[in-house]
Amino acid sequence: MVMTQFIRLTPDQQSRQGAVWNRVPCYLRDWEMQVHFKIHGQGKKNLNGDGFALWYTKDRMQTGPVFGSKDNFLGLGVFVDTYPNEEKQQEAQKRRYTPGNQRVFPYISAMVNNGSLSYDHDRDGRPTELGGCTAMVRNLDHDTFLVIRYVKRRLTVMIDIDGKHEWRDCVDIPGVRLPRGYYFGTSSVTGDLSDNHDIISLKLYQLTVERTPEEEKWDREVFLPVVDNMKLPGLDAPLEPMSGLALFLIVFFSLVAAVFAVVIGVIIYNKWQEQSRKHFY
Ligand SMILES: [Ca+2]
Repeated sequence: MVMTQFIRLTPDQQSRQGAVWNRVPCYLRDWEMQVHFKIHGQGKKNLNGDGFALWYTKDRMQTGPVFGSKDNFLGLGVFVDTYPNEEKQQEAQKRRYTPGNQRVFPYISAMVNNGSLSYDHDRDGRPTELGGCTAMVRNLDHDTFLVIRYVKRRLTVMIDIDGKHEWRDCVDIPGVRLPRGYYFGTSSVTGDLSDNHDIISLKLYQLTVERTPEEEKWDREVFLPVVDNMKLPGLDAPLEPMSGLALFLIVFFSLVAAVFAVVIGVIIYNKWQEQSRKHFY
């Protein structure tokens, strides 16, 4: 719902979803995305959902199960998750929640995917979380902001949600390699529980950063999202076009070798026949 002052991704009603995507791919190397948002609804604490996601991904406008957008995405997802699915599930199964392991909701987390990972909604993305923080962002009278900064492959997420106009660290991960030419977007979904998920503004800034020749060498262009020192499954599997090429080369050289063998065989055979003929006469 596009209003004059904001875009409502979902209203405070069950089973709704919405998204906004950029039409133009982003080719910036270093950037910052500032998000002014508002989450509000009738639901009491932990009886609201599900939150919203910010995206920098290869595909745009593809609906799916991850906050209303497609799973097994390529790129970056930052999730503002307002409903603790895992905790509620464990409560329902009368299992005790392990202390120290608990994430207090609403919870913001970041995930980088090369297309091979699936977002585990029942566990609020815990298995694929790169980092995160608690952020009490619902039903506030003051403005709430989030910033995603990507400078020299360092991904940081900061929040300004206390009305003090101060950025607070939430996520900080070095060595995040994201390809250029992906799309920015934001999406949200409601299920049994709901909230108004409003985007008041999305502002993208290009950041000018100096790089030493050393850094320039290290900072190579990538074609799949990668996080250094972290194994994203599926990366060691040979890529499809590579295995196709390998197969072609094997078949090609086998054929060449076979033709060679036949030719040499024929020459030897002829020579041998010639010799035996000489012997005969
Ligand atoms: Ca959740």
